[in-house]
Amino acid sequence: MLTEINFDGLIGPSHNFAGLSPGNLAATRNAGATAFPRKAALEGIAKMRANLALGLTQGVLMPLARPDHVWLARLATDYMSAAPHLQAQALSASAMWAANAATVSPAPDTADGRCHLSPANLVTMPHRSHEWPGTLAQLRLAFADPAFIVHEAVPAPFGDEGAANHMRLCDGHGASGVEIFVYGVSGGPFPARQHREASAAVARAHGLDPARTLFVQQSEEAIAAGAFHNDVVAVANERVLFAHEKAFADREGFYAALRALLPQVEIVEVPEAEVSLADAISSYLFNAQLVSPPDGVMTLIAPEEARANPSVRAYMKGLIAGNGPIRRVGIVDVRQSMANGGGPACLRLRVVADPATIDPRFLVDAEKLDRIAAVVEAHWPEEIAHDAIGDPALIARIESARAALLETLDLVELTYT
Ligand code: SUG
Repeated sequence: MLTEINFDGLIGPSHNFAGLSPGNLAATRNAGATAFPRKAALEGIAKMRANLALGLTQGVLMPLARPDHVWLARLATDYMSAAPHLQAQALSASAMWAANAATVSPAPDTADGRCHLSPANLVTMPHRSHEWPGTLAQLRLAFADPAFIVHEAVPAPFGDEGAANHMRLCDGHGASGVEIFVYGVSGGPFPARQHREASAAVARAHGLDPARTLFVQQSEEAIAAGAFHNDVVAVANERVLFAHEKAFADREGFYAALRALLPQVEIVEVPEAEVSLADAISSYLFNAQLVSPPDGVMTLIAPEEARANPSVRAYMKGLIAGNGPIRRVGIVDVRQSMANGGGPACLRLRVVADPATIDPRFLVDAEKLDRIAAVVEAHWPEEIAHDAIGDPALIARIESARAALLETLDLVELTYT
């Protein structure tokens, strides 16, 4: 049976605030702050538990090997001799944001009836540009079954940031969908990370029907205001598109094209007058998991920051009081990830597949989450002050923490990736 599975990136032991992503306002604001990796990972695990409690199927992706010695060697250096900016780029725990791991086209959408995954090259930000080989290694393990095809990343210089710029609308997860690729052209002072050429390459590789695939430009205003990925201003689930009024360059044209392909689509658009773009971005209202639990009550799983913002809170109250398709709001606390610009939706990669076809080491239940939490409690550094990232003892701790996790989950073959 095809089901939507959320694969969360387990927040790695090297989680720190290095201010590495221009255009990501939270990450820039928190540059140099002390990070709390253990707390961060436990917050992520609590989010996974909340998904399980709703009856959703949950998966997990491992943190990557950090520091990335392979990458540093290609730069003809090693961690201890590298300049501080290279150390930070090599150490980043950014793979936690699994929405950037890959783009996924479920089997009902593809020409060969297999589920296609393409790891994102993330070339725009140096600290993320070396994630894809490790991600590819995991995807090849997790999705080794012939039900899947795992591609290589799109080559540079065409920037691809994965599912964060991809939405799928359909009648039900197992039905064939309309796939929407959102790309940026310019973002004022900030880079447009998703290039149309990369999206087009992914759509071709996945064997999508061009007649059921849309390429939509993200508004320059949204990127300039801090929406460095489309999933900061829009999210889709089944036949529902939930988006800010200012998310897209040509909203009328996009909505018309979408309605033509999927007449039953329900577009829930949030007007600027109710929630400003600035509030949407600082609260991450749209960086929510919009899910269909087995009880049939479509649920928006939003971060604490959304509840804390008065206009967003008022909007969410009205949303569930009305008779629209989103019937419930759940709140999760992922503040450590949020402080680096990663909300509930950034932390997960959605895959529609039969769970029986997935390597069970990448699926979790409550008992496995207890085991993972125990490893985190025992091994993850409690804090990382920014000026500590050159400390060899900290690096040894980070590496042994990941080794303990891989050992516990029987995934030691991932040690060097
Ligand atoms: O790529 N932050 C990530 C956040 C990614 C959020 N993902 C989605 N919207 N899907 C980024 O900007 C900050 C790391 C630092 O500065 O230490 C960072 O990489």
